[in-house]
Amino acid sequence: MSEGIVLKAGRGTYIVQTDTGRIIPCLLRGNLKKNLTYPESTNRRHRVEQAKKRRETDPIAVGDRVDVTEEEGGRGVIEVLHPRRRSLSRQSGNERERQTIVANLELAVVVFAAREPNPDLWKLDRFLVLAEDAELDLLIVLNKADLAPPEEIEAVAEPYRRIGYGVVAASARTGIGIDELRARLKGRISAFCGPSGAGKSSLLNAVQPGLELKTGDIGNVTWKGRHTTVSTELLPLSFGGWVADTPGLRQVEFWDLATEDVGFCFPEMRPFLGNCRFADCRHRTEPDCAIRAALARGDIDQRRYESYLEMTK
Ligand SMILES: Nc1nc2c(ncn2[C@@H]2O[C@H](COP(=O)(O)OP(=O)(O)OP(=O)(O)O)[C@@H](O)[C@H]2O)c(=O)[nH]1
Ligand SMILES: [Zn+2]
Repeated sequence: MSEGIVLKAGRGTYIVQTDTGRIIPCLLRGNLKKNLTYPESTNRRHRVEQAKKRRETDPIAVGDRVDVTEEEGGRGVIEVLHPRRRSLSRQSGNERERQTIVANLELAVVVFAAREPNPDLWKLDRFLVLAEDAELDLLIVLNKADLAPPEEIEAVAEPYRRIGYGVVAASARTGIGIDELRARLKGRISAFCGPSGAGKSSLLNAVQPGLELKTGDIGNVTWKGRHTTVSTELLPLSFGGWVADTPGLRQVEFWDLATEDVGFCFPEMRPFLGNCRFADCRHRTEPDCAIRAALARGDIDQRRYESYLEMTK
């Protein structure tokens, strides 16, 4: 038996990459298969039963760790599904089912251009908040570093570094920062997101030539991936690690986070939350607000605070 990771999943067939680097098409062993149901089931009664059981539409997701036995003809059978450390999931069409988009996704790489176009920091903050809400680790990449002087990039990066975020200045064109990016991607599952034109595809191609992201007009989605039906695929990196190509997650535009949760998605606010006089403080004009006190002391950046206000309007 060998251990591996699921790169692709669909209709009872899975592509597994073993830890020794072999790529094997696999089926499921019967005892795992009994949980396998298809979301497109046309039988209404069957669909209702599925919904009642609240089970997942497929027991195995892209990113899952599995044990496989290899059979003749280069095929394999998935025998064991390892417990997930995390999972990014969405409600499927039937609102009581949850479907895992990517299991064990760890890192969101948020890509913005340093120039052309100039970074829209309000938009950047929104990406960060949504990734925080999904409990992902975060890396900010300021791409097109060849177009901006280092001081300008540093001025953008500094407030984010103070919060504790990693920021890499990179250029897909000149290769600046690409080694550092590789080091951050190594050994784990990452997803790239950011506005159109920031250079996500170019960066991935610089990280590993030939690594292709699917493109497509997916429309607006959330980190939870609602409104998208495009399936995810893991692209293996030659130096170890995977990039989750989840086209629907590449451009997060849709806003779908409860106002009271937004504060927790600003890491610099977390230490002060719960210290305001009013439990339901909105950190605007209320007296004895711990967030505004932190702002006055300079512990919270004014512009980030304004982003918070904007998101909780
Ligand atoms: N000067 C410069 N241009 C870059 C760099 N990286 C990407 N570009 C250019 O920026 C444009 C957008 O790059 P893409 O890689 O297509 O951007 P993307 O983020 O994948 O865009 P979408 O596929 O629309 O989401 C292209 O014209 C690239 O040639 C860079 O480091 N420096
Ligand atoms: Zn407050």
